[in-house]
Amino acid sequence: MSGTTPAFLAACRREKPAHRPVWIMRQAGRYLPEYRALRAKVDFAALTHTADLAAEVTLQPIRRYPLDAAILFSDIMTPLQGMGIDLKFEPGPVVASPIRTRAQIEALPALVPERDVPFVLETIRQVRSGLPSGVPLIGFAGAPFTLLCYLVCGRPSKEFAAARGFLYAQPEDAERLLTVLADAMVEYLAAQAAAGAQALMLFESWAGLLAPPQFRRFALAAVRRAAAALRPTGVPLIYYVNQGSALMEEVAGLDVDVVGVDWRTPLSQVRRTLGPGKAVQGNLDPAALFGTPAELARQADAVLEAAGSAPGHIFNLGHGIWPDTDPDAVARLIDHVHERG
Ligand code: 1CP
Repeated sequence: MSGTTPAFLAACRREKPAHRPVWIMRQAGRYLPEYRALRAKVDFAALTHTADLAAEVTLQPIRRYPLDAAILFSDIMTPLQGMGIDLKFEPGPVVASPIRTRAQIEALPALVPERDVPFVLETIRQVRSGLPSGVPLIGFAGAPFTLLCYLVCGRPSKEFAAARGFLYAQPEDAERLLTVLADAMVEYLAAQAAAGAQALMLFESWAGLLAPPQFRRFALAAVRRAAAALRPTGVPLIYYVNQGSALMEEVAGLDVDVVGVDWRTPLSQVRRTLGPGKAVQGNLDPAALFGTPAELARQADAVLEAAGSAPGHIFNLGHGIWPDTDPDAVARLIDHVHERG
């Protein structure tokens, strides 16, 4: 079957793909001149709330490069806007009234995707009809703890001190908020799969703030709840854990198909810890795209070497591509991975 299964989906399922699949976190975005041209005319909120435009942006990198997957163009905060949370992108999310009390948590409504974020589902339907059959579409959501970081602090931060403090000061409230967010993201992701998303990814961008006990009690418990509820969709589940070197033993027990990792840990070590039952995704340092062509090729080879030859590796960056990256370097990287992988 692997001859007909798209390489990305085969790798998610740890089958032998026809070639090493590659996609790039934040592949639709500010490093692309065609994205900047559109953004000069339309603000980010309008881009994410207008299906025609979000579908166009999702497809931009697919037209330019031989990528093995597309990812829905949206933001992790978009479904929270759909739940009535007042926020702006400046460019990172800024929440008008940060969530700190039990009353605020209990007042959060359930998410009904068809009612609250219909434009996301319409974007998915449009993208699917525009994508070649060998290029699956990834749907995504923020992992509950990462969403909590923005909701409690109210804005981007390096340390998210208020969010981390909340876990110690109001642990039961934190657990309740994480449960509410997990259930909302389950509704959101299940609706994305029903609309045509062929894999579902949870972004745990701020996992690295937590020591293993707090990661286990708060972040991982919420992801476990979400992953169990999403199993019936039948699509592969991907959990991206940023700065998760110290957390991989905890993640090993989670029932997901793919674990995405940042560049700080070699994939050989990650695969030893996770065992043969999980595929891995990553993990080139996005800064390697600023190296000479020869250096970029060497660094990509090092990732391929560390990933090894067992099935179940999806080549990607270890975190999102930077806006000042040269689009030609991305083209060279993708070609190199396809030739060598
Ligand atoms: O001005 C602009 O154009 C807005 C910049 C921007 C973009 C292009 C934001 C605001 N979000 C996005 C798109 C986006 N966000 C995508 C789709 C693009 C793609 O992958 O091809 C995705 C998957 C996200 C997810 C996202 N948003 C994450 C998780 C991934 C990660 O990078 O860790 C996070 C943490 C956010 C929050 C967010 N939204 C926007 C910004 C600038 C940020 C980061 C803020 C911070 O540093 O805390």
